[in-house]
Formats: sequence, C-alpha cells, structure tokens
Amino acid sequence: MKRLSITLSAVALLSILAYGLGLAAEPAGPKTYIVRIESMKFMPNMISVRPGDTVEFFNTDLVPHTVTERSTRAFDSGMINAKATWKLVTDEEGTLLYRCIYHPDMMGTIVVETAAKNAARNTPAAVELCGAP
Ligand SMILES: [Cu+2]
Repeated sequence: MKRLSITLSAVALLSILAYGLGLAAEPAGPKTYIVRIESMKFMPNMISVRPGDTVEFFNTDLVPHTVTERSTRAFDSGMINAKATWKLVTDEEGTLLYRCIYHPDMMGTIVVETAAKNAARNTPAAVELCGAP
C-alpha cells in the first residue's frame, strides 16, 4: 500500500511538472478569440490565431461597424449593430487586414499561423473564450 501511494505521488508530481512546463496546457482543438469593438477601435487590433480558430467581433459601441477585408473585401461582416457580434472562422495561414467601412481609421490585423510560430505573440487583451478538447 505504501508503494502504491509513492507511485501515485510520483505520477501527480510529474503531471504538475508537465503542466508547469506547458506540456499539458495546450488544447488540440480550435479556439475562439474575442475582439471587442470599443470606442471606435478594434481591441486588440492585432491578434494571432491558428488555422481553424474563430475570431468573434463584439461591438460594444452604440453605432454600427463592419469587419471588412481591406483590399478585395474577401470577407465582409456587413453591418454589425450595437451590442451584436460577428464571427470569422479562419482557414489557411496568412495575414488578414481588415477595416470598418464606415470609419476608415478603424483597422485591424489577424495573423493566421501554426502553433510553433504564434505561441507567445498574443497580447493579454486577446481573450480566449473556450477551447474544444
Ligand atoms: Cu466603424
């Protein structure tokens, strides 16, 4: 019985160590990130995600905004009303530049890249909502 408890303690310790080193902290599935539209700005205005992740734009302002790809309008949210949200599901790697059609000064960037590249790049303001197991 004593040996069993020592073994269990060793397993627990290894689990804690692995978690502390980040080995067990990285969920495999796609995640959802929030970009707030607040006071006529995208916050954060630069976010780094992985292919398959979702970026959800939440308009906290009292006026409508859009999330529109800057050059070709490859994606366009249409009007996002006050207190409404719009989701963009990313697919392949690349840099997505967008702006608000109504307010040309409002601009943002989504960098879509694999895990190895974007591990430590997100700002604290990039809130991770949830991660599928
Ligand atoms: Cu706007």
